[in-house]
Amino acid sequence: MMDAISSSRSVKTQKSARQAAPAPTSFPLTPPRIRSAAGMAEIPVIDLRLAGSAAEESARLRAACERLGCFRVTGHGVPAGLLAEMKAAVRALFDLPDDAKRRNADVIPGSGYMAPSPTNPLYEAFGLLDAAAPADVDAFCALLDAPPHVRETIKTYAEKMHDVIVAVAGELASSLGLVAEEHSFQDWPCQFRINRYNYTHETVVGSSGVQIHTDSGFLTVLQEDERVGGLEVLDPATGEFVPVDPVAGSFLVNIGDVGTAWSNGRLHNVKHRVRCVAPVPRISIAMFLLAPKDDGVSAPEAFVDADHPRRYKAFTYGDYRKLRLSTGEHAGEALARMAA
Ligand SMILES: O=C(O)CCC(=O)C(=O)O
Repeated sequence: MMDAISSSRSVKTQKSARQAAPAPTSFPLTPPRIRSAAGMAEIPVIDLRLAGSAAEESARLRAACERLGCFRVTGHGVPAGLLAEMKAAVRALFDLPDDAKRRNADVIPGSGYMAPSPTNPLYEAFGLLDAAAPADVDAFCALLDAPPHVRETIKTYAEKMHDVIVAVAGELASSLGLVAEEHSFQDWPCQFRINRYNYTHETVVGSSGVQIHTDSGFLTVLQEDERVGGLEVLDPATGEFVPVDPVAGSFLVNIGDVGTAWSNGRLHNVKHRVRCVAPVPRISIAMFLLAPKDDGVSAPEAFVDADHPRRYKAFTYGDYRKLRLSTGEHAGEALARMAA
């Protein structure tokens, strides 16, 4: 299991990844055309360019992850054109015949193609593990016989999104008081999940796209469907799901179960779900930063003291993922089984 998710990408420091980020980009994307009927959640917006230099922005980042477990990130430096090209590339993949899609087999349980199922009949997804490893990205494209321009797009996108996710995780760790030497996310394996919601004109608005879940890994960066919403997050303050509609030029970031365990319970693993808000197909692309390269999850000593005793025993991400699958506990409940 550990071998299967180990990254072969060459090591770059987080500092160099951040320095390599392109200058601030403007995002001429059109605003979403189809919005949720109910009021939108107030999702904090964090500018990645400021989070490393402005204490106030860093404190807002920490507060968002502790309270809600999600925020929007801007200032990420991924060109709008690449985001659009990636959407076009994955649309082409979803047009492949079923037998071709199934060549995207699991590397670890649940990491490959997911066909529509009785639980999520309107949902299908491709999976790519390790999205941080160029060789694995190549292998994914080769299995699906992706044409050269699609391969190029997916490779460039994977590299840029990896830089973003490593930078976001680094700023989050810094916001919790860790110094650079105490954290490095560069080698942590990443998974892509490329989601399509097969809504048609017959789909009833309000139908479930994806059931309530938390993400199993450390954190997720989500490129939403720029046209149509449908994602809802559970606000712990009210216990109610609130819609999160897309905002052009930003990504949504979610904290997952590993994030909660690694932070000794400080970061909130946000429950979320997707519902149909309009009977048109919807596509989103999630990049999950899963867990440390050696697969072991435990809170750094800096997060443990007499007032904050260790809340979770050390576990491996591979075992935790299997536990979620075998128990069917997909909404963070399995974490309670890891209590120290
Ligand atoms: O499609 C979305 O907006 C959310 C996708 C999601 O929750 C996931 O991939 O885990």
